[in-house]
Amino acid sequence: MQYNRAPHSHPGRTPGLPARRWFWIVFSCGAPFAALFGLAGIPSAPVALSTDPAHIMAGMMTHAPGASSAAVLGASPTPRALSMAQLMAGRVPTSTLGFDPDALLTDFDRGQVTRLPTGQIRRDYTIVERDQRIELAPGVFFDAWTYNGRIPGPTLRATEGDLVHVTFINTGSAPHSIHFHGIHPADQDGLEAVAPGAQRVYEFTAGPAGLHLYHCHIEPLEEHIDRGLYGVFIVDPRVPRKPAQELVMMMNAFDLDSDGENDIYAVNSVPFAYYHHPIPLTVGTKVRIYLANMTDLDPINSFHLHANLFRLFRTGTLGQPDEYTDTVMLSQGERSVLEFTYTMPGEYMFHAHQPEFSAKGWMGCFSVRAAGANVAPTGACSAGAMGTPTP
Ligand SMILES: [Cu+2]
Repeated sequence: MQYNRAPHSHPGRTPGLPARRWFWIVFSCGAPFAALFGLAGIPSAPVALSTDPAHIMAGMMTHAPGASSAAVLGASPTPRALSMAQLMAGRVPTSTLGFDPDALLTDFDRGQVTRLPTGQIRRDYTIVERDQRIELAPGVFFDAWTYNGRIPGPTLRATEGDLVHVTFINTGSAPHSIHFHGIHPADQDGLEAVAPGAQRVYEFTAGPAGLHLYHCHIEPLEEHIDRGLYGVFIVDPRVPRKPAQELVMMMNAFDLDSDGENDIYAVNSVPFAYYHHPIPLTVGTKVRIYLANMTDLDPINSFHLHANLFRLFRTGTLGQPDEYTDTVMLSQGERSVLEFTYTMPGEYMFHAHQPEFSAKGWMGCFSVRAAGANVAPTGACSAGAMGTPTP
């Protein structure tokens, strides 16, 4: 199926979907969640998002003006009718997708490093904007704009006080820019458009230490962000943080038909990416997640960790944790550093605490193994991580 984005129009938000309530009942009652997920890839699976007639009707009734009449008539499913089974049918091969969601977790771009005569470290980065169609789930396409061929863009990393030198090349069809969060001069703030085929340099001293962002800042801003032009910018403190297994998670979403309602939710863009490939952790090893939210169209997104709590450092700018909790919600542009350690092996789920978001792709699990254990990859999250089915 192919969804071509129409010019943005944002009709009023639709009423709550019956599917949300259905999912929540299953989810919160500890009913056979495993059975629900275990049906991935089976087209006839009785998943809630596409089989509830009232839900499909709601999708038809609220479909955006100008959208494909074929979709409304049912010749192909509307994005609103994308089923959980479709989104969970498997991961698109990296060679087709163009990037590897597993690699995005730990792929830090520290730039090309040189030392200036003053002793300051200079880091040179290159970011290329491209227009490209990406297949987020098998058969589900999205006309994206990307930085360096991936969503989110490369995770730029520097140390406080380094000279950051970014060459931005716009190979796309529309004007774009890069606006960095953090402290820098006004003329490096990324509000000026870089025309198609043009390029420019952004240069500033990295700071303050913390978890920052960058994104395109050209109007209409929501389209430039919705299409994928954003990334994580980590500024490490001069005194390094303590060693940990570090992971980057960008909470994001995709409105496939421009009707003002997100159709897919994820971390690092691919629905159920870390359901299909649980993230391996080790008992006793500290984990540090750089968590950011660039979800548009919904006022908040959230992260919930199962069977554990984390220390929360808002924006990662201060040395002391702000909270000790198991759930955090972030509005668009907000980010936090999360630190935790598992003390027992097993599979532990993590997901948005909004059931609709989980059902549309934003969930996964950690596979926690004993130190030194030689355990083969388990494939998709096991039933045990999803809750024990009740008789
Ligand atoms: Cu842009």
